[in-house]
Amino acid sequence: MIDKHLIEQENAAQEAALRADYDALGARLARRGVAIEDLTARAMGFGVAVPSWGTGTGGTRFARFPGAGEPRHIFDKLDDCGVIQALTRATPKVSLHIPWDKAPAGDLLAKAEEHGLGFDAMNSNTFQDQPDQARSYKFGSLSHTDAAARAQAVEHNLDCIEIGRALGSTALTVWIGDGSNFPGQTSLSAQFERYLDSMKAIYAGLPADWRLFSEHKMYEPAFYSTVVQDWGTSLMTAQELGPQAMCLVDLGHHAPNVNIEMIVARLVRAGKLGGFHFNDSKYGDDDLDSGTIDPFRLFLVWNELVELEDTPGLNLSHMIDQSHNVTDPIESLMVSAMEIQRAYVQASLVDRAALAGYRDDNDALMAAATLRAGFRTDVEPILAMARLRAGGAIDPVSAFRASGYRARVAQVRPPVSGAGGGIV
Ligand SMILES: [Mn+2]
Repeated sequence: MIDKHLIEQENAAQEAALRADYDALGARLARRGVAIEDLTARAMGFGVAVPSWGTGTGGTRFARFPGAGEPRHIFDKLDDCGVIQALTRATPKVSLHIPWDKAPAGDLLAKAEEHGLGFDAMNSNTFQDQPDQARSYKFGSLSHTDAAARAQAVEHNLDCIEIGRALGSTALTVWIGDGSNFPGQTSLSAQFERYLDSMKAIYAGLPADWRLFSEHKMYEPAFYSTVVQDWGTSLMTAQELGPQAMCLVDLGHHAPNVNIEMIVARLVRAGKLGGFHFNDSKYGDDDLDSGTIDPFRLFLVWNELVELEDTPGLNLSHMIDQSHNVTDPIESLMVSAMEIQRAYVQASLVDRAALAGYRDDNDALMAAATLRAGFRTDVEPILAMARLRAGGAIDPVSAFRASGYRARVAQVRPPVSGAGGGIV
């Protein structure tokens, strides 16, 4: 896919400058009592899952403008994910969406192995109708008024678990678009009860080593009310289902200015934080590239996750969940993975002992300054060194462009129609 020699050749031209920058940063950090090698080891241990659907060009409800060489099916998507991992060494797993990615397990495993990839959480899809399905989800899925529609949605989720078991996945993420568009259209309480009953049926089919993630989202596609609209509802769900049920927080699924790092802290306290979906937003659930609009917010989320990382039982599943409408999806996913990794490393160099002291002394100014010292540190040499040591590219985007990969796959992948909307 990407020639190993090309990566080596690209790296050779940049390695001397990187080593000089790395040594200079190492000396600066040493004066602050931080060992750069500890941070590089953390950067190398970092991984965020890539969503299979993110490799295709996204869109809005107005339009979708396809790019050249878009993946035709899950095997093309896995090839693209392999490229992202080969160059960044930060995305070892792929998250599948069923039925979009349905294929024989043996073929999926073989393709994943070819690229050294594993499978992260499975994602069910009951927010659109498939050509062969008996009941429509127009008026809901797991919370539908019709018991047969609910049963069909439950069955689909159980199918996702079966598919995931064969692939070595150990989690199912459930997000539903159920809700209402008019006040009075649905009983807010009865609809939630129906949802809970359906989730209990899915939970009953969960293998012992699996986890069930409930993902909340404030609005869209239902614009008046959404069944799982906030973390309170998600927490109620996870607590009612049992110990294998956890909450998944998507950065974009909140009203503007909501303190998401505090939601993270509360869910960890409840023992119910299971994972995180990374993206960025300006106005709503924009699904923009991670770290492009508000990198400080991304840092503050990571600051909370790093501060609480030794919490007993904490086992988090991290995934990118964004839509690439105007960029090459491979480039956007690579840059996003690196931005998420950057915030993680910046949060990792916050002086926790000093911060605790300032908090005890109620020294708000110095506490905030201690956090900012982490955020302001340019850790790029650490990230680049982590990639170099793991066999990746010092500069993944430039190596990707030099490889000619997109033009090459465009010759075998036919152009895709841009007709219709295309939120993915
Ligand atoms: Mn999400």
